[in-house]
Amino acid sequence: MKKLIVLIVATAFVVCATTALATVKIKLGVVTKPGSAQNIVAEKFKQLLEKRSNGRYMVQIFHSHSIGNETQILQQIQMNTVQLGIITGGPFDTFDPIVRVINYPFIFKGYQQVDKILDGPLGAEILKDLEGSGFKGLCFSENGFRNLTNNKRPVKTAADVKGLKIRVMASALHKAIWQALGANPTPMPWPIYTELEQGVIDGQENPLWVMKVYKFYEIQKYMTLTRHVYSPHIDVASLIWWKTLDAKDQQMIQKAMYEAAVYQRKDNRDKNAARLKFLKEKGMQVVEHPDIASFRAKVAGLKDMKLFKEPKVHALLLKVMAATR
Ligand code: EAX
Repeated sequence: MKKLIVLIVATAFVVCATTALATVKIKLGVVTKPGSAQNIVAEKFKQLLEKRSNGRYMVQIFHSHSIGNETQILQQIQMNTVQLGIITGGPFDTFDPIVRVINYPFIFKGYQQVDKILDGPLGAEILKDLEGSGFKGLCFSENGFRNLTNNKRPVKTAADVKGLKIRVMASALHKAIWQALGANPTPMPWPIYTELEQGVIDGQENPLWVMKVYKFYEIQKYMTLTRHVYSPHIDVASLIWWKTLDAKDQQMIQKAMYEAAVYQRKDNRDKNAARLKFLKEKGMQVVEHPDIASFRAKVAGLKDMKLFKEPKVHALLLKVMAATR
């Protein structure tokens, strides 16, 4: 009997110890706050992975720039001090110029094209290329189509943009776009409420959810549905960390992230009509049908700029342009 008890206690101890040892904490970084597009992906991923791994993985979400801006989160992912990130396409620009291809203005006509390209072989080429910068590209979720807001005047045509001081992401492409449009673009990391409120900048551009979640209707009078850039998130893991995982876990993580991304894209798209209504009710003056041709004309030369000179970047740009024509 005594032996049996000893055995039971010993077994219980071993089981507990193994369970405790096996709990792997992983850090996931997003720059934005709960309720944001990035957080919706992160929370869904956490829920799926923790459930499917029977609690073996524990996902800690660091949000609201608690571990830095998007560039800084990416640097931590490169070093594996953070394992995962849901990061806006823009700031990847300086790490790997190939990402510019999918941030190219007016390249996607709608969601169907977006999903076809990003979930298909061309999207896979971009994800693969990120390995050269220390990222394991898992999939794409979305910020959405970006729209202009400002505090100076209604923008109906590209000519109205002239001289506006517009905050842009840390992206050479985004800066070039607004330069081509005649604005005075100012790169600045997220968040930017104070800068808008104090008039350091006249305007900014982001998808509709941002204007609602970050209450930009309080401090920005005019909005124009320019939809000039489709802004994906790239959902990435640290390549250093990824290589330590066995194939089964890699697959489980990859699948959970993709499902979270698909869930979030739909959620984001479903909510846009209500967001627009909400923003108008809050008093924003919205130009719903600007002269898009005038915007397109001003950015037409971007593809021939140095930004797209690198052969692999240029080749992919032409492929995506052909596929979205
Ligand atoms: O979602 O910095 C930006 O403008 C990004 O869109 C940010 O992630 C907000």
